[in-house]
Amino acid sequence: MLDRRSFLALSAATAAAGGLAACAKKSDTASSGSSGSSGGTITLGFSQVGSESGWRAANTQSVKDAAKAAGINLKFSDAQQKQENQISAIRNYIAQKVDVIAFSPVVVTGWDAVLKEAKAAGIPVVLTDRSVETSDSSLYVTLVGSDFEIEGERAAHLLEKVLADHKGAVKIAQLEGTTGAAPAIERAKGFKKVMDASDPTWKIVASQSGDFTRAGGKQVMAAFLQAHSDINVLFAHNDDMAIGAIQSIQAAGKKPGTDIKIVSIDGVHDGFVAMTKGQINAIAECNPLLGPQLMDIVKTVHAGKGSTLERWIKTKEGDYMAAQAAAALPTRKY
Ligand code: GYE
Repeated sequence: MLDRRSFLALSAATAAAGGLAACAKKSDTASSGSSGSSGGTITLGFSQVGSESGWRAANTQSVKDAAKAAGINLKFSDAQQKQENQISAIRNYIAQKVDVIAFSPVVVTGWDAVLKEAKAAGIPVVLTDRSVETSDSSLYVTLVGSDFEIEGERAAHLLEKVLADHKGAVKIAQLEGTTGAAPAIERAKGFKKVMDASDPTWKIVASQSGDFTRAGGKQVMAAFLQAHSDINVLFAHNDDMAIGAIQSIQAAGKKPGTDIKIVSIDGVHDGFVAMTKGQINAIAECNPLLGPQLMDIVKTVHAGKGSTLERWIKTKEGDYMAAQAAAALPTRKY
């Protein structure tokens, strides 16, 4: 695996190469496959998961801004968290003969057929944010995104800090992300791994999907509180579900961050605001600003140099306790 500095150096070099290729005639970039774009501009078809969270809004903005800055012609579609919409968006991009397809797969399974269609059409595919499960590694060039299992582990370590002075049983409610999505599967796995190893008194007493949305978090947390009045910790797979859950915790007459300790993942603006109010105790950051890296990758792939890229280009992120939130808030970029 390249370290970040080497990757950045490689990106700079390949971005320059991509820039040259973009100015060259189409026949000079034959290894990138067929192309519907003209005038040397790279056309990128991007299928976004949806608009489910603050993270997603920041990610979409980053992709659009970076495409503009890189002079890449972006075709963008929002799949509203539905796999069938993503599959038809990808089929449309194939029919339009875009140069490169990128997408953030809503769930991990069920992509082989459409990815084979892209391969047969000679259109390279780049995954962003979320991974897929496939037996054929030639179906995509690379994945740019976070290590969600590590994020789950980081969230559990943050909870250890939050509970440093806590005595007695730890009854955890878990709000899971979209069922079958890589971040939901892997964050749960990483959290449980640390939990099982570190403290036998921690128990997950309720766990269900809130689909990464505020409405989902609010609704599922209300049901959790009815069934388990003794919950004293919430682990939410993203900030938006934690923010929704805070409303249900207050409606149940409890104080979020105090009666029920809350740890979540993402680090969006509203998550930081909730930390400054002491309602969320800690957040493991997940960086959505993938646009610039994605555009470098697209240029590299279009220049026929996709094989020089790592299979998984990971993002860098930090951990925050509530006490750090007020100082960090003004410099947050999303
Ligand atoms: O954490 C969540 C979003 O895939 C990392 O999706 C992403 C997750 C993010 O809806 O807020």
